[in-house]
Amino acid sequence: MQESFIKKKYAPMENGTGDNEILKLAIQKSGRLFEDSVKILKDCGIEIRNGHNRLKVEADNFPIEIYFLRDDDIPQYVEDGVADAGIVGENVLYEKGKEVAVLERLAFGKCRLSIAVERKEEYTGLQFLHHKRIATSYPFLLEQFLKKNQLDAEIHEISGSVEIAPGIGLADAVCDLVSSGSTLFMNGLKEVETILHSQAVLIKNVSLNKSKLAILEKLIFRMHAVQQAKHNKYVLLNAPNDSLERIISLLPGMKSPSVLPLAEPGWSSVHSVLQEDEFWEIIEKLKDAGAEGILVIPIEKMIV
Ligand code: PRT
Ligand code: ZN
Repeated sequence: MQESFIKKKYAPMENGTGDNEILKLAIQKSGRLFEDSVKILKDCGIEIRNGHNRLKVEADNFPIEIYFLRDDDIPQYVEDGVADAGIVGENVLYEKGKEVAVLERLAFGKCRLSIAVERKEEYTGLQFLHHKRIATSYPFLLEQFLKKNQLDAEIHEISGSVEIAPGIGLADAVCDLVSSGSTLFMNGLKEVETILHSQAVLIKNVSLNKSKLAILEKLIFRMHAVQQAKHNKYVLLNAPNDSLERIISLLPGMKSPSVLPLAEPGWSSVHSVLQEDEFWEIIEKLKDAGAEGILVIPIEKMIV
């Protein structure tokens, strides 16, 4: 029983390399990236039991072991090879400056690293920051920004609650992560410069063996299918046959749209795939061209 269970888990075909290799993937233990990191794995068909109180957990149906870590530690662990790959925000990755390879941008955990000053200040441009004190948890990225702009400012490194620094007289400005902007607003600050646009990325150790790379490729293949699906919609519509030519010319589809006759003579059903960003514009044109009964359906996975 135990043996067949193990065989099923690590069946040679699982990683396509015929061995029992397993990929160690580090994700945030808890915090803003945790849920989306687990979700993307789940969407890829990888089942992991919730590991809130555990350091690591193996997937039931994919040769992967998930390590739950603080996000700040992930670049180091991946560089050292303690983990083979990881999911972490670009802000942390570039601040830490570790030698790892970025494989994919994952489109969640989006935020920006920005400089903010007190709302009452009249911000006249970058020169405002010259010889000022700036509080931040991102001293490396801030220093690079200041150097690039030939600004001489004093960096005050603090580990949390950066936004209160101007209010208590510790600094003239802050350099911190912003998403909605409400934290800055509530602390009487305004965003004046953006240093970095950040999102979660998949990173890997730079010298993985072939077997681990094969598993990683499988994972990325699945991630692409999930992401493609998110950006596309499946569209079904009915159209009179004399409008078909015009309607087909409006629909890009994966190859070309499928056209099926309806029971009602002179009418057809057209099926196609539309990208999210061009969706509304095309739907309007389809209606103008005579399309009726338009159905739009989310796609779960899409392999192109
Ligand atoms: O315990 P651990 O070290 O793992 O977690 P953490 O507390 O260091 O990080 P966590 O969970 O807060 O954030 C993890 C990652 O989420 C960050 O490294 C970013 O990549 C990403 N992320 C996305 C954000 C935000 N958005 C964000 N808004 N991280 C932090 N914030 C904070 C910001 O620091 C500020 O205090 O939210 C506040 C601003 O938010 P708004 O919406 O008011 O602008
Ligand atoms: Zn952290």
